[in-house]
Amino acid sequence: MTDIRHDWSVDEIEALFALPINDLMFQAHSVHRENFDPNSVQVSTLLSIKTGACPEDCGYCSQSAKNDTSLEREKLLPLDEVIESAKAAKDTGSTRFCMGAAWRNPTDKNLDKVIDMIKAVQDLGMETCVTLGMLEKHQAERLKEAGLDYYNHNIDTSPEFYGNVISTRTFDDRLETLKYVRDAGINVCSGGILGMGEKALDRARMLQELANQEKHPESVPINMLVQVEGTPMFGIDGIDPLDFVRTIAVARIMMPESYVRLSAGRTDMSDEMQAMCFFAGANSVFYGERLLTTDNPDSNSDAELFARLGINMQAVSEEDPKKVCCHA
Ligand code: SAM
Ligand code: DTB
Ligand code: SF4
Repeated sequence: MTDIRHDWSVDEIEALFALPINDLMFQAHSVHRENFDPNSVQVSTLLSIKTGACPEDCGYCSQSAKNDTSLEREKLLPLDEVIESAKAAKDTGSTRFCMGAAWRNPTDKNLDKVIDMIKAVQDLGMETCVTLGMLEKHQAERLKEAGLDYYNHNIDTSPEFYGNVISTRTFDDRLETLKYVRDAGINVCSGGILGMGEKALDRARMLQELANQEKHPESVPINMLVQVEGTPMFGIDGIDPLDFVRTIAVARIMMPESYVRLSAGRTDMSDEMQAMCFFAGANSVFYGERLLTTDNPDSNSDAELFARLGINMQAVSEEDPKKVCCHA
């Protein structure tokens, strides 16, 4: 079995990035095969339960009040709309429903409402994930009590580049929430964004921060920046697709048992680039035509792509909805 390490040095990570691509892909795919069915992906569907007017100033985000985007702000969605969306997601074959809110942090009152949503989605037999911004310790504990499966909280980039992206919170604030989530016993979903003008070293440092935590995040979303008009990052030079694939491969080698999610940005990726990402070890995607506020490939075109690649979507076990097991 692959060694699970938490002591990666930057030199070792940079050496992986510097490998000839065939050697890197071979190593990553071998690790992938040792730990997962290589032809199976986990699928999650996203819903923005509270959109826009966020007080944070994340330079990539359509939802920051500081960014002059054309986004309409919306209040917290009513429970019945959330249930309807979750049912639709389940019908298309999605096994996890991820609810995102444009908050710096939720209030306890907000949390009451989100907990009702979590319980209702669970009752449909789906896994639950929420991303609500920074949490206090007691809030993480309440979410665990409610039965939440995953909390998404991205570190986004390296600690060194963080200040170029966000000024209203620190990298350490992010780590603090991740610790509360981990200590509460909720599965951690944490990753970042590539293509924000970061250097290769920042990608290595981001992966080092994720992998050297006491426990690897169970889920590691790797997003490619979706450039949104009105954000400071609109129009910057994107990442070379092969560097994106390399980052997936290095993430797979460093975190052998984690789900690595090919996340935002798939509408700007060719089928061939996505196929390379799956070979490199990506084994999870967001499924459904919408991410939070931007487009994602629609389910039909994804189903076609998976069929062309011979990839199966994981299904939830009928006997035990908490267990994602069999392959559809
Ligand atoms: N407000 C909460 C927070 O920031 O933690 C939750 C929602 S936020 C939209 C979730 C994650 O989506 C961010 O941490 C970021 O990594 C990702 N994201 C947001 N906008 C993006 C974009 N334009 N392109 C790629 N990823 C993006
Ligand atoms: C993650 O890493 N990516 C998702 C999810 N976690 C919450 C969000 C992507 C958002 C892309 C831009 C948008 O649709 O607003
Ligand atoms: Fe707010 Fe989250 Fe967007 Fe940052 S990423 S502006 S915290 S919604």
